[in-house]
Amino acid sequence: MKVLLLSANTVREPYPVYPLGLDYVAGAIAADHAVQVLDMNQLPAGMDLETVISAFDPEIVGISLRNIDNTDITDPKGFIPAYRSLVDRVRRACGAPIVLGGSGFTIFPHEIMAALEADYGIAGEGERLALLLKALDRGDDPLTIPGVIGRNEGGQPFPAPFVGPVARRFDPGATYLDFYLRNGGMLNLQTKRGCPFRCIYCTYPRIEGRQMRCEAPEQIARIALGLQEAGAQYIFLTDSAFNADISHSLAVARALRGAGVAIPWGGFFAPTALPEGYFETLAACGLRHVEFGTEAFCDPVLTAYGKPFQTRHVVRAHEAAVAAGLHVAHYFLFGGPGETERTLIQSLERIDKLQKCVLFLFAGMRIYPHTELYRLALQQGQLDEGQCILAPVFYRPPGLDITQAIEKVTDHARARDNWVVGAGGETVVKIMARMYRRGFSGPLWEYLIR
Ligand code: B12
Repeated sequence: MKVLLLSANTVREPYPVYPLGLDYVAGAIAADHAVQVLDMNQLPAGMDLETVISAFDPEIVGISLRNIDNTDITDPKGFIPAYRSLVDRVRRACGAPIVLGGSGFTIFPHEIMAALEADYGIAGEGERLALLLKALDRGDDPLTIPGVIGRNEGGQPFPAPFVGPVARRFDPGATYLDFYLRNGGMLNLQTKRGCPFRCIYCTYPRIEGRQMRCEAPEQIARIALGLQEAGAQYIFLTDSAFNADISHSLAVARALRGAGVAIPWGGFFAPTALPEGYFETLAACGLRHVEFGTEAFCDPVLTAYGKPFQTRHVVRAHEAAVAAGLHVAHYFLFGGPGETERTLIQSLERIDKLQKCVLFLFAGMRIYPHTELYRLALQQGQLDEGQCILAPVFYRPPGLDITQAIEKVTDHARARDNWVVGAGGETVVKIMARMYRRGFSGPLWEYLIR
C-alpha cells in the first residue's frame, strides 16, 4: 500500500521537536509498504501539502498528533482546531482513509476521533499500524486489533504495550531534517519505553505503559552515531526518566562513548537516590544537561503528588549533577493536591537555595483521564463523570487560590533571571530562533543558569 505519514506538530515552544514517533511508525511498515513521511514544519521545497498528496496519491494517510495543548494555564494554546483544518485539507486532496496516532492522541483517543472525524485511530504504540494495514488489505475487521479504534467508539483503546520488534527508520536524506539542523541542531533518541513511577497527574504510563522495555545499548549507540553523521549537534533522550533504570542508563552512556558519539546529550531525570559517581560517569560519556522532574520542594506535597523521592533526594541529586559539571534544570508544578499557601512559600524559599541551575515553573495541574488526579477531582466534585476535558481543566487545590498562587510564583520569578514561568511564550521562541540563526545549538536554557 502507499502510506503517507504526516507530522502535524508545528509548535516552536520551547523549540521545534523532530517527529521521532513517525520514524518508528515508518520503521514498522516500510518493509511491506511504500512510505512517504511529511512534516508540516517543512514540506519538500516548492511544494504545498496538496501537491505532495496528489503526486504520491496515498491509499492511507497516517497523522501524528503529538501535542494537544501547551498545558500552560497562564498562556493557554490549544492545537485541536489546527489539526481539524489539516484533516480537512487532506480529505479535500485525496480519498484515502485517515489514521490518527501519537502521544496526544493516545491521551484522548475518542474525543480526538470525534473532533477530527478521522477513519481510524491507534492509541499507544504506532507499530500496530502494520497490523491495521494488513487487516484492511485482507478485508478483516481492524477494530479487533489492540489499540485500534474506529469512528463510532468501536475498538479497544488501551492495549497492553506492543510486544515485537521496534525499528526506528531514520532517513538522513529526509527533506525536513534540515529544518531541525538549522533550528537548534537537536535530534532525539529513545532508549526505552515505559514509566514505572506513579505520579498522580501523569500521562506517561498511559502513553508508554508502566513496564520498562529497554533497547539494546549497542543499537541505541548505532542510531545515535547515525544522528551525529547526519549533522545533529545535540541529542535529546526522550525517555520519561532516563535514570528510571540505572544500570541500563549507564550501559547506554558507555555504549554511546564506545561507539564514538562525540556530540553532547541530555534528557529528563528523576531526582531519586542515585549511586555514588553516577553523574560523573554519564558526564564522562557525553551527558551535558539534566532536566529534573522535581515538581515540588516540600515532602508532604511530594508524597501527595506520588513522587518517588523526597526533598533530601532532590538536594543530593542536584548537588551531584552540579558537581559533575552538568547543566541543571528543575521543573516545578505548583497547585496540585496537598499544596497550600504555606507549602508553596516553603517550596519557593527552598528553590532559591538551589545553586547553578534554571527553574521552569508551572502553576496549575492539568487533569488528564485515567490518572489518580482525575479520580481525586471527581471525588472532590471538581469534575463530572463523563465530562470532556480535552480542553484543559486544571485542578483546584482545596487549600489554595490558584490565581493567587500564579501571581506569587510570577512575582517571585520576576526578580530572578533563571526562573522561567510556564513555557516561556513567544519571547523565548524569538530569542531562541535568533540564537539558532547565529549558530547556537541545543536547548539553550543553560545561558540562564545562575
Ligand atoms: C521528551 C518530551 C519532550 C521534550 C522533547 C525533546 C525532543 N527534542 O524531542 C521537550 C522537553 C522539549 C518537550 C516539549 C514539549 N512537550 Co513534551 N514530551 C516529551 C515526552 C516525555 C516524550 C515524547 C517522545 O519523543 N516520545 C518517544 C516517541 C518515539 O514516541 P511518540 O512520539 O509518542 O510516538 C509513538 C506513538 O505515540 C505512536 N505514534 C506517533 N505518531 C503516530 C502516528 C500514527 C499515524 C500512528 C498510528 C501512531 C503514532 O507511535 C510511536 C512509536 O510507538 C512526552 C510524554 C511521553 N511519555 O510520551 C511529552 C509530551 C508529548 N509533551 C507534551 C507537551 C504538552 C509538550 C510541550 C507543548 C510543553 C510546553 N508547554 O512547552 C512542548 C512542545 C514541544 C514541541 N515543539 O512540540 C505532552 C503532550 C500532551 C498535551 N497536553 O498536549 C506530552 C504527552 C506530556 C504530557 N504532558 O502528557 N517534550
